[in-house]
Amino acid sequence: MRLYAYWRSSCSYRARIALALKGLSVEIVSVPLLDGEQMQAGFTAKNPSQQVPVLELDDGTLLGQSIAIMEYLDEVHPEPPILPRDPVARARCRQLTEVINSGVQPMQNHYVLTRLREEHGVDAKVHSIHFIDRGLRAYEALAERTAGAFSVGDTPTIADCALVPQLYNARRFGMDVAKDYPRLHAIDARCAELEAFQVAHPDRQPDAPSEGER
Ligand SMILES: N[C@@H](CCC(=O)N[C@@H](CS)C(=O)NCC(=O)O)C(=O)O
Repeated sequence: MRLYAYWRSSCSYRARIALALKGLSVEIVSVPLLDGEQMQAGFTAKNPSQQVPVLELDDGTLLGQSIAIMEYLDEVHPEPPILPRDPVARARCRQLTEVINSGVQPMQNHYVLTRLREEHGVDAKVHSIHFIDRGLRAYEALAERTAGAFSVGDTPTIADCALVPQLYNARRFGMDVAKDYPRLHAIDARCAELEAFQVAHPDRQPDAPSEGER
Protein backbone atom coordinates (compact mmCIF):
# COMPACT_ATOMS: atom_id res chain seq x y z
CA MET A 1 0.00 0.00 0.00
CA ARG A 2 0.96 3.64 -0.49
CA LEU A 3 -0.03 6.63 1.58
CA TYR A 4 -0.02 9.99 -0.17
CA ALA A 5 0.69 12.34 2.68
CA TYR A 6 2.42 15.46 3.90
CA TRP A 7 4.56 15.39 7.03
CA ARG A 8 2.71 18.21 8.83
CA SER A 9 -0.80 17.40 7.65
CA SER A 10 -2.86 16.44 10.68
CA CYS A 11 -5.15 14.22 8.58
CA SER A 12 -2.14 12.36 7.17
CA TYR A 13 -0.86 12.00 10.74
CA ARG A 14 -4.19 10.36 11.74
CA ALA A 15 -3.90 7.79 8.97
CA ARG A 16 -0.25 7.07 9.82
CA ILE A 17 -1.15 6.39 13.46
CA ALA A 18 -3.98 4.04 12.46
CA LEU A 19 -1.74 2.15 10.03
CA ALA A 20 0.94 1.79 12.72
CA LEU A 21 -1.59 0.66 15.35
CA LYS A 22 -2.59 -2.08 12.90
CA GLY A 23 1.05 -3.01 12.33
CA LEU A 24 0.78 -2.22 8.61
CA SER A 25 3.68 -0.79 6.67
CA VAL A 26 3.12 1.50 3.71
CA GLU A 27 5.21 3.42 1.24
CA ILE A 28 4.87 7.12 2.01
CA VAL A 29 4.54 9.36 -1.05
CA SER A 30 5.03 13.01 -0.16
CA VAL A 31 2.57 15.60 -1.52
CA PRO A 32 4.16 18.99 -0.75
CA LEU A 33 1.09 21.02 0.15
CA LEU A 34 2.94 24.32 0.45
CA ASP A 35 4.07 23.96 -3.18
CA GLY A 36 0.46 23.36 -4.24
CA GLU A 37 1.08 19.85 -5.56
CA GLN A 38 -2.37 18.80 -4.29
CA MET A 39 -3.88 21.15 -6.91
CA GLN A 40 -1.95 19.66 -9.85
CA ALA A 41 -3.71 17.42 -12.33
CA GLY A 42 -1.72 14.34 -11.35
CA PHE A 43 -2.83 14.43 -7.74
CA THR A 44 -6.32 15.75 -8.47
CA ALA A 45 -6.87 12.64 -10.57
CA LYS A 46 -6.13 10.58 -7.46
CA ASN A 47 -8.27 12.71 -5.16
CA PRO A 48 -10.63 15.30 -6.68
CA SER A 49 -10.88 16.88 -3.20
CA GLN A 50 -7.22 17.94 -3.63
CA GLN A 51 -6.42 16.83 -0.10
CA VAL A 52 -4.20 14.33 1.66
CA PRO A 53 -4.24 11.65 2.87
CA VAL A 54 -4.98 9.18 0.11
CA LEU A 55 -4.44 5.48 0.68
CA GLU A 56 -3.64 3.46 -2.43
CA LEU A 57 -4.34 -0.22 -2.00
CA ASP A 58 -2.23 -2.91 -3.67
CA ASP A 59 -4.82 -3.29 -6.44
CA GLY A 60 -4.68 0.44 -7.21
CA THR A 61 -7.89 1.40 -5.37
CA LEU A 62 -7.64 4.95 -4.04
CA LEU A 63 -9.28 5.91 -0.75
CA GLY A 64 -9.54 9.48 0.49
CA GLN A 65 -10.78 10.99 3.77
CA SER A 66 -8.82 9.98 6.85
CA ILE A 67 -11.85 8.74 8.80
CA ALA A 68 -12.97 6.53 5.90
CA ILE A 69 -9.40 5.22 5.64
CA MET A 70 -9.23 4.41 9.36
CA GLU A 71 -12.62 2.69 9.32
CA TYR A 72 -11.58 0.70 6.24
CA LEU A 73 -8.41 -0.44 8.00
CA ASP A 74 -10.43 -1.54 11.02
CA GLU A 75 -12.83 -3.52 8.88
CA VAL A 76 -10.15 -5.30 6.86
CA HIS A 77 -7.69 -5.74 9.74
CA PRO A 78 -9.92 -6.12 12.81
CA GLU A 79 -7.08 -6.73 15.30
CA PRO A 80 -6.31 -4.76 17.32
CA PRO A 81 -9.61 -2.88 17.10
CA ILE A 82 -9.42 0.90 16.77
CA LEU A 83 -13.17 1.30 17.11
CA PRO A 84 -14.90 -0.11 20.21
CA ARG A 85 -17.16 -3.11 19.57
CA ASP A 86 -19.84 -1.93 21.99
CA PRO A 87 -22.35 0.19 19.99
CA VAL A 88 -22.58 3.04 22.51
CA ALA A 89 -18.81 3.26 22.99
CA ARG A 90 -18.43 3.07 19.19
CA ALA A 91 -20.85 5.97 18.70
CA ARG A 92 -19.07 7.98 21.39
CA CYS A 93 -15.74 7.27 19.71
CA ARG A 94 -17.12 8.56 16.41
CA GLN A 95 -18.63 11.56 18.22
CA LEU A 96 -15.24 12.55 19.63
CA THR A 97 -13.57 11.94 16.28
CA GLU A 98 -16.06 14.24 14.56
CA VAL A 99 -15.56 16.99 17.14
CA ILE A 100 -12.07 17.22 15.63
CA ASN A 101 -12.73 16.08 12.08
CA SER A 102 -15.73 18.26 11.27
CA GLY A 103 -15.62 20.86 14.05
CA VAL A 104 -11.99 21.89 14.22
CA GLN A 105 -9.69 20.72 11.41
CA PRO A 106 -11.71 22.22 8.51
CA MET A 107 -11.62 25.62 10.24
CA GLN A 108 -7.85 25.73 10.31
CA ASN A 109 -6.66 23.85 7.30
CA HIS A 110 -4.14 25.41 4.98
CA TYR A 111 -6.55 26.15 2.13
CA VAL A 112 -9.15 27.83 4.36
CA LEU A 113 -6.59 29.90 6.25
CA THR A 114 -4.95 31.10 3.04
CA ARG A 115 -8.29 32.26 1.62
CA LEU A 116 -9.34 33.94 4.87
CA ARG A 117 -6.01 35.73 5.11
CA GLU A 118 -5.61 36.75 1.48
CA GLU A 119 -9.21 37.46 0.46
CA HIS A 120 -10.82 38.62 3.70
CA GLY A 121 -7.91 40.00 5.73
CA VAL A 122 -8.66 37.68 8.63
CA ASP A 123 -6.00 37.06 11.28
CA ALA A 124 -5.58 33.34 10.61
CA LYS A 125 -3.93 32.64 13.94
CA VAL A 126 -6.71 34.23 16.03
CA HIS A 127 -9.33 32.47 13.89
CA SER A 128 -7.61 29.09 14.26
CA ILE A 129 -7.11 29.36 18.00
CA HIS A 130 -10.78 30.22 18.47
CA PHE A 131 -11.98 27.06 16.71
CA ILE A 132 -9.33 24.78 18.13
CA ASP A 133 -10.18 25.95 21.65
CA ARG A 134 -13.91 25.53 21.04
CA GLY A 135 -13.42 21.95 19.89
CA LEU A 136 -10.87 20.95 22.49
CA ARG A 137 -13.07 22.28 25.31
CA ALA A 138 -15.93 20.14 24.04
CA TYR A 139 -13.64 17.12 23.71
CA GLU A 140 -12.26 17.66 27.24
CA ALA A 141 -15.81 17.69 28.68
CA LEU A 142 -16.97 14.69 26.64
CA ALA A 143 -13.86 12.70 27.52
CA GLU A 144 -14.77 12.99 31.20
CA ARG A 145 -17.56 10.50 30.41
CA THR A 146 -15.68 8.24 27.99
CA ALA A 147 -11.99 8.18 28.82
CA GLY A 148 -9.98 5.55 30.56
CA ALA A 149 -6.30 5.60 29.73
CA PHE A 150 -7.28 6.80 26.24
CA SER A 151 -10.15 8.86 24.83
CA VAL A 152 -12.62 5.99 24.95
CA GLY A 153 -11.71 3.29 27.42
CA ASP A 154 -8.27 1.83 27.88
CA THR A 155 -7.08 1.17 24.34
CA PRO A 156 -6.34 3.64 21.54
CA THR A 157 -9.08 4.31 19.01
CA ILE A 158 -9.66 6.52 15.99
CA ALA A 159 -10.60 9.28 18.43
CA ASP A 160 -7.00 9.29 19.70
CA CYS A 161 -5.78 9.18 16.10
CA ALA A 162 -7.68 12.45 15.54
CA LEU A 163 -6.90 14.03 18.90
CA VAL A 164 -3.11 13.69 18.97
CA PRO A 165 -2.53 15.49 15.63
CA GLN A 166 -4.96 18.22 16.66
CA LEU A 167 -3.03 18.77 19.89
CA TYR A 168 0.17 18.91 17.84
CA ASN A 169 -1.47 21.69 15.78
CA ALA A 170 -2.71 23.48 18.91
CA ARG A 171 0.84 23.63 20.23
CA ARG A 172 2.06 24.96 16.89
CA PHE A 173 -0.40 27.82 17.35
CA GLY A 174 1.16 28.47 20.79
CA MET A 175 -1.73 27.05 22.81
CA ASP A 176 -1.06 25.71 26.32
CA VAL A 177 -2.50 22.19 26.13
CA ALA A 178 -1.30 21.08 29.58
CA LYS A 179 -2.91 24.06 31.31
CA ASP A 180 -6.18 24.35 29.40
CA TYR A 181 -7.04 20.74 28.59
CA PRO A 182 -5.44 18.60 31.33
CA ARG A 183 -7.37 15.43 30.51
CA LEU A 184 -6.40 15.65 26.86
CA HIS A 185 -2.82 16.37 27.83
CA ALA A 186 -2.75 13.17 29.92
CA ILE A 187 -4.23 11.10 27.06
CA ASP A 188 -1.69 12.61 24.68
CA ALA A 189 1.15 11.67 27.03
CA ARG A 190 -0.10 8.06 27.15
CA CYS A 191 -0.33 7.94 23.37
CA ALA A 192 3.22 9.31 23.10
CA GLU A 193 4.47 6.24 24.99
CA LEU A 194 3.24 3.94 22.20
CA GLU A 195 5.49 3.16 19.26
CA ALA A 196 2.62 3.55 16.78
CA PHE A 197 2.20 7.19 17.76
CA GLN A 198 5.96 7.75 17.81
CA VAL A 199 6.63 6.48 14.29
CA ALA A 200 3.69 8.47 12.93
CA HIS A 201 4.96 11.78 14.34
CA PRO A 202 5.51 14.49 11.69
CA ASP A 203 9.17 14.91 12.62
CA ARG A 204 9.80 11.24 11.79
CA GLN A 205 8.47 11.48 8.22
CA PRO A 206 10.69 11.23 5.15
CA ASP A 207 9.57 14.65 3.88
CA ALA A 208 10.13 16.46 7.20
CA PRO A 209 12.77 19.16 6.88
CA SER A 210 15.83 18.89 9.08
CA GLU A 211 15.34 20.13 12.65
CA GLY A 212 16.80 23.61 12.12
CA GLU A 213 14.51 24.27 9.14
CA ARG A 214 11.17 23.31 10.69
N1 LIG B 1 -11.69 15.53 5.95
C1 LIG B 1 -10.45 15.32 5.25
C2 LIG B 1 -9.65 16.58 5.32
C3 LIG B 1 -8.35 16.47 4.55
C4 LIG B 1 -7.56 17.76 4.62
O1 LIG B 1 -8.08 18.85 4.91
N2 LIG B 1 -6.27 17.62 4.34
C5 LIG B 1 -5.43 18.78 4.35
C6 LIG B 1 -4.16 18.51 5.14
S1 LIG B 1 -4.53 18.10 6.82
C7 LIG B 1 -5.05 19.10 2.94
O2 LIG B 1 -4.72 18.24 2.16
N3 LIG B 1 -5.09 20.39 2.61
C8 LIG B 1 -4.75 20.83 1.30
C9 LIG B 1 -4.87 22.31 1.21
O3 LIG B 1 -5.10 22.95 2.23
O4 LIG B 1 -4.70 22.83 0.10
C10 LIG B 1 -9.72 14.13 5.87
O5 LIG B 1 -10.01 13.81 7.04
O6 LIG B 1 -8.92 13.47 5.20
